[in-house]
Amino acid sequence: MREAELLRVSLRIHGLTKETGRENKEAAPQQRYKDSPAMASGTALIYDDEMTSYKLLWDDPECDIEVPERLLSSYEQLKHYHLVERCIHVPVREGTEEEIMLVHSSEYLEVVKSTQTMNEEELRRVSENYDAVYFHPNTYRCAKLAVGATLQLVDSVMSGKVRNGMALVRPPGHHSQRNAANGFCVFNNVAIAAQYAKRRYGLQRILIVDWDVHHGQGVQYVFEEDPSVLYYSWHRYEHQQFWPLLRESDYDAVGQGKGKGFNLNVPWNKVGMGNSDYLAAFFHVLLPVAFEFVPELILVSSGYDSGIGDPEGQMNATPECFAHLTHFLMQLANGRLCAVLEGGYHLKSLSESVCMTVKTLLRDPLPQIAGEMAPCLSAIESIQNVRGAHKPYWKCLMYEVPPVKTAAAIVSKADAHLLPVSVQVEMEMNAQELKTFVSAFDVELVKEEKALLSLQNVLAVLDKILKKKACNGIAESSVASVSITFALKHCFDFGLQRVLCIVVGDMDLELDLDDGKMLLMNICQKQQTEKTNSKYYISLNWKEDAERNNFFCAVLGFILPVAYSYQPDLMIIVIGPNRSLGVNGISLLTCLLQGLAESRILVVIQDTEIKLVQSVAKALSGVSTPDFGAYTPASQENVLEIKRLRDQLQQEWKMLRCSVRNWVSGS
Ligand code: Q9C
Ligand code: ZN
Repeated sequence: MREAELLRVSLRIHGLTKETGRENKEAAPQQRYKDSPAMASGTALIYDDEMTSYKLLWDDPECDIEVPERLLSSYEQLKHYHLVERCIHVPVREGTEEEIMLVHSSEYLEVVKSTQTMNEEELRRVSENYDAVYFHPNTYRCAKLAVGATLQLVDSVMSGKVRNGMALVRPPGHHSQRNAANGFCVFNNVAIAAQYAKRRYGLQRILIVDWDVHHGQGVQYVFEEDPSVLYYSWHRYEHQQFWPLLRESDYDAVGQGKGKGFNLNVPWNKVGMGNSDYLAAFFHVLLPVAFEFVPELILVSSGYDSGIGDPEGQMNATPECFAHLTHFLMQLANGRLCAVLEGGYHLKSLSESVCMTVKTLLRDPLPQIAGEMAPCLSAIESIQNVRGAHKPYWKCLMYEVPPVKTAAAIVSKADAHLLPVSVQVEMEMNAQELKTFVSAFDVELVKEEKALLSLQNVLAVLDKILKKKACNGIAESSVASVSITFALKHCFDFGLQRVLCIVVGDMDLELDLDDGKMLLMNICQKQQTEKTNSKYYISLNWKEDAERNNFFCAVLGFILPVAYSYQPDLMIIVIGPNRSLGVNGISLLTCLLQGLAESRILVVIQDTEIKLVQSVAKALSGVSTPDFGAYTPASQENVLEIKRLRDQLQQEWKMLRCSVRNWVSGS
C-alpha cells in the first residue's frame, strides 16, 4: 500500500498520470479493460434510422435547421463512398434510466418522459421552458437511443471489439444539462458516456474533444471540477455576442477546484475560421496538453457546424480538415476514439465531413488540405490567450522559453567570459525597485550604498530561481550576511516552506530558527562555543587538510543525510570569510546537493574570487564533475566530528542512521 502510494505520487510528479483525487471513492469497475499487446482493429459505425423519427412540428426559425435529413444524408453519403460496408455494424439500444441519471436529475428525466404522450400544444409549452429546443412525441425514444448508441460505441471500443468508431445520433447532446434541455439537445450523450466509462472500466483520464462550432456548456458544467475528464471546446464566440452568449465560454474558464486546468475553451471571436486556424489550435493548444494528459479514451463531440457552408457556424473549414483532426486524435489513447455526432446543418458539408471522419478512422490515406497555411490574427490571439490561461497547469505551456540552467551575478562583469557559456550573467535589479523592496522592511539599510549593491546581486539571482526562470544561480556579495537575511525573507514571502542554508566560514547570522522553515548548517573552522546544536542549527567543525581531499566523508556521512531528511524546497550555500573548505570541497557540496529541491541552489560568495566563482559555476551548470584526486582517509579529528554529530542528531534526522546501535524502535 505504501509502495503503491509512493509509485503513484512519483508517476504523478513525472507527469505520467494525473491525480484524479476520486479514484478511491468510486465503486470498483465492473470490467477491467486490458491493453492487449496487439491494438484492436476495425471501425464501428452505429446508426439506426429510428433516430430520424422526430421533427419540428411547428414554425420556429430558431430550431428549423435540426432536421431528420441530417442523419439520412450522412448515412447515404457513407453508403455512396462504400464506407458503411467497411465498418463493423453495431446495433443501437436504449440508454437506461440509471445511465441517463449519471448526468441528469430524475425530475428532468420525468419531464422528458412525459413528452411522449403530449399533444402539439403541450409539446410547445414544454419546449418553451428551454432555450432553442423542440419536443416531439418520439423525442424521448430517440434521445434514449442516442444515449444507448453512444454507450454501445464506448463498449465496442473499450472491450477491444473495434479500435474506434462513430455514432450517428439525434438528438445531439453537448448543450443539455442536469436539469435542462438546451440547443436541440435532450440528454448529454457524451457526458453520460464519460461517466459511464469511468464507472464501468475504471478509467482515470478521458479526453473530450468538442469540435462542434458551439460551446458544449453542458459538458463543461458536468466536468468543471473533475480532473479525470479533460474537456476541450472551440466555438464561435464573438466576444460573447454569439449563442449561447455565456461568459463562461471564454478562454479564462479553465475549470474549478481540483478540475483547474482540465477545461480548455478556445473562443473564436471572428467568423470565417478555416483549416489553418483549426490546425493551429490543435498544434498549439489541444495536442500538447492532450499528450501531457495521456488520455485512456477519447470522446469526440463531433459537430460539423464548424465546417464550411454551415448557416450557424459561418466558418470555412473544408471536410478534409476533419480528416486531419481525426488523424491527430487517433495517435492518442492507444487509438481508442469514439466520435459522436452533435451539430451540423449544411447537409452536403455535414455528410462529406462525416465521410472524411469515418474514412480516416478506417485508416485510409489522408487527403491534402486546402488553403494557405497561415492562421489569422484573431485566431492567434485566441490561441495565445488560452495558452496563457493554462500556463500554470501544463508543463508543455509553462516552459515556453527553456529556463536558463545557471544565472550568475558577479561584481566584475569583465570576468563574465571566464564562466561556462551556459551561465547567464545577470544585470542587476533596477536600483529604485530594490530600494522599494528593501525599505519595506529596513529603512536604515536603504542609506547604505554598499549593502544595497550587495543585495542587488543576490536578490536578482534568487528572484530568477524562485520564478523558475533559472534552475540555480550564483551571486557575489560583499556583505553576505545581510544579503542572506533579506534573501530568506524573500523566500518565505514567496511561500517556501523549508530552506536549507549552508554557511561555509565564519558568519554571524541573526535568524529565527524555531519554526523549522529553515535549517542552518555552519561549516566552520573553530568550535562555536556560544551556540549549541539543535535540530535546526548545526555547527559542523571541519578542518580542511591541504593534502587530503576528503570532504566527501562529511558530505556523504552527514550533510546529505540531514538534507535529505529535511527535504528543502530551496538551498542556499553561503561562502563567507575564513572558510575551512577549499574550492574542491565547495564544488563537491554544490554538485551533490543538486539532488534536492529540484536542484534549486543559490550560491552566495562573499569574497570576490574568480577561481571559486568559476568552479562553482561549473558545478552548477553541470559542465564538470568534482575532482578529488586519489583517495586518502580523513583525519581522525574530522572523522570523530562526523561521528559525534551523527550520534547527536540521528533521532532528529533519521537518514543519518547507519548502525543498529542506539536504535530505539518506533522512534
Ligand atoms: N438565436 C447544436 O449544434 N441557435 N446545437 C440559437 C438563437 C441554437 C446548436 C440561435 C443552436 C443550437 C448541437
Ligand atoms: Zn453546434
